[in-house]
Amino acid sequence: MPAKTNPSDLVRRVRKGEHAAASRALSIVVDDGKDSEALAKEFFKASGSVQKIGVSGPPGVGKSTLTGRLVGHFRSKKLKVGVLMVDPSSSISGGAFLGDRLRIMEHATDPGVFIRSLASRGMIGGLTYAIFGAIHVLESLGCDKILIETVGTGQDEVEIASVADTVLYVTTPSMGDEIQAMKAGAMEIGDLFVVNKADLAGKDKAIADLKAALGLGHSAGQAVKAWEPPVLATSAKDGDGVPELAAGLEGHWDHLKKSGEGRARLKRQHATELQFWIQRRVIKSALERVTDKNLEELVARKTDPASLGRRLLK
Ligand SMILES: Nc1nc2c(ncn2[C@@H]2O[C@H](COP(=O)(O)OP(=O)(O)O)[C@@H](O)[C@H]2O)c(=O)[nH]1
Ligand SMILES: [Mg+2]
Repeated sequence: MPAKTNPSDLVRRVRKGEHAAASRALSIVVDDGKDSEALAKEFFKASGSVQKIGVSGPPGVGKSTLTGRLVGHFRSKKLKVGVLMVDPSSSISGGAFLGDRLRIMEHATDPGVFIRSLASRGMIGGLTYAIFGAIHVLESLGCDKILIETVGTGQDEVEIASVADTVLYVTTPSMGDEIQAMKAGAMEIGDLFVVNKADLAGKDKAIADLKAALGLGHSAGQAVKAWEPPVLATSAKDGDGVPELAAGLEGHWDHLKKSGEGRARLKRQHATELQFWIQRRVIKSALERVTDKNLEELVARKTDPASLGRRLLK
């Protein structure tokens, strides 16, 4: 890593499409390193017009394999693709899920694909401010589509909806019976549903169950819906259904742009980003002011955490 990091030089190189510069910028933004705010400010300017696709669903349903397929599809259309994998365990400099990496490895050397994993461990609620910063870097890098794979814990499933424009929810035929019991949250955040592993038995039943569950979930008290979440089938293993899925994703993107819903979602994303920025800064700066004397005062019952906390926030 070069010792000198001139922020404006780094920004310029990212905008030129240099992956090494994007890697460096990403690390700084994610780790909140020196110049991170100056960088984030610049990257934000160029953001807001690229479709961010969240790929969510329980572990093992084939999210990574399908993400790899979608990358391949977008590349065949000459689109530049950014992939963020939210990894519960690794540190950003360390590895991704080895398996996940392997599944999209064929794209790792493609200059039209930028892949990065983000650690969610230790973050408040998994996805936090860092993911927004990372997305803005990828947008500045010139990515035309950004795929974000989450780990599939309930928390991430819901949070991806405040980060992505389009949420793809992945299930499998063997989930047929579980669909009834699927968390309401998953039903509400999905813009498209896909039954992956359609090469296995039970695809049709799974699709029917999913459609029935969606119908039930959405009919209550709602007027004509602007967007009916489609239920598609894919086999990520052999690529079946991937072009149709890509067309569905594009259809949702068109819908977002035409209906004004895209703007509403962008606003919600910015509200979340702002919330995380404030949390990070306020907590950090208040905690930095805590002295041993403060703690002694607590022990001596001269003050209490609420009063002290208020004082430190001032
Ligand atoms: N039969 C079948 N297996 C698949 C398909 N897609 C993925 N798999 C397998 O399912 C396992 C989990 O896939 P992975 O992409 O890591 O799932 P993730 O945990 O949701 O990211 C791997 O062994 C894949 O090879 C599919 O369409 N059909
Ligand atoms: Mg995965």
